[in-house]
Amino acid sequence: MKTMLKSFGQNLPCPACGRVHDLLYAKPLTPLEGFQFDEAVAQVFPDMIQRSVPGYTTILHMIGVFTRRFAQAESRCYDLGCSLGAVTLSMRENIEHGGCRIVAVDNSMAMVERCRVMLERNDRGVPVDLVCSDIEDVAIVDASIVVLNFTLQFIPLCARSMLLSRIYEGLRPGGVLVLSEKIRFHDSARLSFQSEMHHAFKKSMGYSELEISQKRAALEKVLLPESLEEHGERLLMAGFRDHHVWFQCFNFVSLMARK
Ligand code: GEK
Repeated sequence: MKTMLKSFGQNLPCPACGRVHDLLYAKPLTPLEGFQFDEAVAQVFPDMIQRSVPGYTTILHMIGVFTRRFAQAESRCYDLGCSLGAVTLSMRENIEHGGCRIVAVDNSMAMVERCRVMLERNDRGVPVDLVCSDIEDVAIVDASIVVLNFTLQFIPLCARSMLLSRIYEGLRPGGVLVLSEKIRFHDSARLSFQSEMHHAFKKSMGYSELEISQKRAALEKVLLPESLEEHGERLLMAGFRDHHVWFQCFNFVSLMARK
């Protein structure tokens, strides 16, 4: 057990779960650079997102449930900002119709290279087009389900409406968008409660005060959260006939919008 913990702490995969422990912000960093989805982040990403986003596993599971319900025959299913392909894998497990393709897109080469390995390890028949590109440059065509799982928050604010309009246009009638985001609150009491609880969640997952504060500072100009109201208005403006919050834990939500 001692050896196992030691290896895990030295950025080697945990022999039990195969994950590399996230220690990226464990030591004081000067200067502290803006967060990037580079090789160092890609290496620890499964551990990082699991310990940072409350409900991440539940959301992945439910994306599988949505895929089973909403994926249409001969259509495309999009995973935009796919990182290491967790959403793609969940969708691929649950596509029951013939003739579907998954299009998985990320603009980080480090993520895409690792994602390719993950997908080859878990080959399940439904073809996946893995694309290294900015999602702003990817055509959305003949889609039945599009997933933005914690990706829109990294897109420049001025580009978000155009992206959602293109997603709406690319969806078939009856198609759906799953949009998961970290959100902000206009009301200061709600903001401080939800932020405090997210902080407590990260501590419960083993992050130190130093790790939490350095990561927060690194993300400050990179992850730009919006309120639920702002997301709702944009979805309506893009044309979606309705949207529902189907998941919320503290300042993390997931919405389903229908065409
Ligand atoms: C998951 N969905 O595991 N174009 C393409 N990719 C982008 C862009 C862009 N403009 N901006 C950021 N990304 C995944 C988690 S992580 C969320 C998504 C997080 C990519 C970026 O490279 C990263 O892989 C992903 O979006 C965001 O369910 O780390 O909080």
